Amino acid sequence: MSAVVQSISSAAPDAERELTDGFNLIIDALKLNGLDTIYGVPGIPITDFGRMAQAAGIRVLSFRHEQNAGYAASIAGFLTKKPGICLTVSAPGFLNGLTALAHATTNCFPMILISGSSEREIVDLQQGDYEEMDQLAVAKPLCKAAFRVLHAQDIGIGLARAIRAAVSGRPGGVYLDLPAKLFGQVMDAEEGRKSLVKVIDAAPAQLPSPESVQRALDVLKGAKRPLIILGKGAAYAQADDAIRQLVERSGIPFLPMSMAKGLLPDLHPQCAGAARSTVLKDSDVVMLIGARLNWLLSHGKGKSWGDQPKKFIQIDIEPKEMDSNVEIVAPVVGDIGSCVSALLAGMGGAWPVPPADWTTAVAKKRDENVAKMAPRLMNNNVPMDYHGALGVLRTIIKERPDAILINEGANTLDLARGVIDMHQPRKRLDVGTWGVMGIGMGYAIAAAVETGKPVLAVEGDSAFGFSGMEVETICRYNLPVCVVIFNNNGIYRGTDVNTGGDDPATTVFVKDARYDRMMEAFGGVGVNAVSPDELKRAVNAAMDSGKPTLINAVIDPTAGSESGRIGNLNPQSALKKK
Ligand code: OXT
Ligand code: ADP
Ligand code: MG
Repeated sequence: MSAVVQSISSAAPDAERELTDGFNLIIDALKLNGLDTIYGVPGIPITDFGRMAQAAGIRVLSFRHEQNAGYAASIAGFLTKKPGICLTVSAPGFLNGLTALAHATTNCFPMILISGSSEREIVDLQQGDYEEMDQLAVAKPLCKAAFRVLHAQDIGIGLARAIRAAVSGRPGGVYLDLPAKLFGQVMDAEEGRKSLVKVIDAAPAQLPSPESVQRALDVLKGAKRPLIILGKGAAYAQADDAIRQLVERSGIPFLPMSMAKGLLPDLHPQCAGAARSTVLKDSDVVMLIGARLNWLLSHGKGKSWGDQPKKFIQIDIEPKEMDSNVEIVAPVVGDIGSCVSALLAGMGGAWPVPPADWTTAVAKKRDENVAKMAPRLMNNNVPMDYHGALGVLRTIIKERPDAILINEGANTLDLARGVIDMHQPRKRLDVGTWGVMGIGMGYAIAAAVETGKPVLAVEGDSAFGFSGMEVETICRYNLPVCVVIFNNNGIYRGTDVNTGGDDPATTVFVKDARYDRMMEAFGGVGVNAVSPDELKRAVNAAMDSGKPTLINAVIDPTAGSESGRIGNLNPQSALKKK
């Protein structure tokens, strides 16, 4: 109970009135709504708020940079379906957190960025307050909703709106602006209690229309070469059993997007992850479940989709997503749990299996690709190449299927996605829709905190650098996080040369850096691993002990390729081409 008791003899000479203030009301409102963890960085005007929240039993995790705290909050939202809370100071702290808020919105993760701010009247007249900025206006275009609370009695309703906006419909980021004076505003405690709102049914089920379900089933029934694509929206929905039933009863091959890997195991007989090009090209009906036809799916058209005419069925909670690139012949609008259940009900007892020539062709291609890759994963080369190192990590994840894998980089990301099979839902967390570097340590911290499971973060050396200082945070909270840095001396490769002078090339780093020593500096375990065998031993030891560990995995600097698997997106100089 956080309300303060005070005597205010001047206002109520005959009685003692119980009072509360902005600080306590925000804490009470968060707790009332089950929001028990805050990721942030303290400072003016929220330092005392952090202290008081911690004293009131909220877990307040203090980071070294707001962007990492924000990424932590965003992935907490994805994992829990409750908005992840990020708390920052004004102007620069707010801006540091804003990248993560925009990332949450883009990836459809529920998150609330709460920032202290300057007083509205000073901001509006540009009177030059400490860190003065019109944060609300800056945040608006980058999030789903933005609210400012000016009066203590509006804190309850303000937070309720923020929660509902973050989790209902398509989830996303919400900004909540709290001017400094609000924290100290005093009001009657009983009135304050009454002003709080416990949000009822924050993300109501959204049932699809029966016609849309029937239309989808009709299209699916007519398919000769059907495909189901599972996206991270399907993972977020936590409708795992229903989705599995739909896939298995339909007998249709499925392709998981990166963060949907493991929703059904990658080793499932219907998984077409290792036959990606084939299924995209040759399918005739594609059912998208919680996946957008954005750049990661070549917008549903062009070379990678082949010459076969396609029909798309799309299940999504956002009606505006339909027809965003190509015609959706069967839009099914609703929450994935309700939509998939309705489809299952409509399928009835007997559902025709897809033609055997299709499922056999998919399985054959998949098995060929898997067989082609297998020997590369067994190599014990020194220096390590990506496949030798990843082969070891693939086995470790197979043996520890409940561990959470965080992954970022270019080659380190793209090759790990293919090599490391996932076995359970929501265990692979990565760069997402924007391909953003810097999610690593924030995600690792939130994954450990929210799930209590061991975390393995597989990081390119460049990718790690974006959030590397948070290894101190990992040590401070003694989290079971094992970071493996694929150290190839640079971005993509460590061998680039500057043709115009003595400075290093733009993509190379200090040669043979020892990132493991960063972890040792804060009391964690550091290991330098030069062979797959050494890597295996070190990761297993870290996962067994649960001690914060950083393994510097020395990778051949010539092994990677420019931009990993998306080198085609690099513009070419017109002059060079001539
Ligand atoms: O079917 P085919 O034959 O085609 O084969 C496919 C699958 O069927 C097969 N496969 C398998 N085979 C066998 N067995 C198994 N189990 C198996 N599974 C699959 O493998 C192939 C490939 O499969 P995949 O990957 O599914 O398919 P594909 O075609 O690659 O998919 C296309 C995509 C687009 C869906 C996929 O590639 C994808 O999801 N890509 C995401 C890429 C991405 O987001 N990249 C990150 C951004 S890159 C760049 O921007 C970087 N920056 C700039 C920067 C960024 N990003 N952010 C910020 C804030 N600032 C700057 C930087 C700085 S990367 C980067 C750092 C890089 O350096 P690091 O040191 O960190 O990393 P290194 O490169 O390691 O040095
Ligand atoms: P991926 O990158 O894995 O392809 P995207 O982020 O592109 O996935 O797509 C996720 C989609 O899932 C978004 O269009 C979003 O609206 C949708 N979505 C998120 N949660 C739900 C839900 N509970 N029910 C239905 N659709 C959802
Ligand atoms: Mg690298």
